[in-house]
Amino acid sequence: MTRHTPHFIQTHRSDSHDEREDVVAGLSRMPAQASPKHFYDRLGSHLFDAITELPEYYPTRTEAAIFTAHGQAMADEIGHGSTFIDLGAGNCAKAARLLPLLMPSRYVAVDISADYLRDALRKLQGEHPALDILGLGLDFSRSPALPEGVLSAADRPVFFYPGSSIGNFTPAEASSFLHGIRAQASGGGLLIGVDLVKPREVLEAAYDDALGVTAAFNLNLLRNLNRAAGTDFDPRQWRHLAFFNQRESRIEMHLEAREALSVSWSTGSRRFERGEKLHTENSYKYTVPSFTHALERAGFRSVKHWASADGWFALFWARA
Ligand code: AVI
Repeated sequence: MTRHTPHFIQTHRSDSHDEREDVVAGLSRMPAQASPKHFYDRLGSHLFDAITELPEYYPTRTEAAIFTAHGQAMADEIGHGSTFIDLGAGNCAKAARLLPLLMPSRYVAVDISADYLRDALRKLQGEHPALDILGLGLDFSRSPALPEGVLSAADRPVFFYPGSSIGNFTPAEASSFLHGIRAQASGGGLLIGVDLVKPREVLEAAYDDALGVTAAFNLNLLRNLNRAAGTDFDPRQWRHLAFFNQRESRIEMHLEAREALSVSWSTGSRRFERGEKLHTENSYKYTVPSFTHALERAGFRSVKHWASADGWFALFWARA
């Protein structure tokens, strides 16, 4: 048996000047906006992990239950010997559960957080010594294009995008993301987790839990903006807000000013009136027909899905 060691390519280096400009541009808008990518420093990643353990946050455990019930059926559809490309792999836990069923010939794990990924891949390689593993430290949120040379004609690419992360894109961004994946997945396909529309009370509780973990996750973004852009936000002056916008079919998260205040940075400042909001995240909820349609519009075919018994979450498999 050939014993492999994980290879690693790091392409993402954030440019701190561009980052500052982006933050300031968002703060200067009416209403103010910040990119949800600023949730995820080390503390933010831990807070997100804690969210996934909350009784109110159903997506993670519902998706896991679908894998348990239907993992074998998914593997039967997908087939063995693929190149399995895990987008936003994180600690690689979701893929690790599927590897014994899918038996891919290569595993390509992609994540913006390169150090976290490197550690996870070392551990995974220990458990799968014969698997050819490649780690890619890159930010694929703007474009899902893999660096040239990662895929060859010998690969049958199967992209994996679980956790309903697609919900954090606008419909236009989701559409270009799906087109981008389809263009690279010839002969393979996409396995993707999608959160579905459900009663408002269930949705709103999932994003405004009783312990206030999601509130802390949202407020932590202010500390990250201070670090990234030199702003002087005081989280104590802000309140977490989450509600379902039915017309747009999305949960919106905002931070609302508890009092009139002003935020400064090296080249300017912005005043917020009491009750004025900073929009921090959208989490779109689909229906089975609306997401099937989105996949088909992006050029995928033979779309299949496995939904949870309560109809709250679904995994879709679409051939490219
Ligand atoms: C990462 N993403 C799919 C989560 C979601 O449900 O939209 C982020 C999140 N925001 C608040 N809670 C969880």
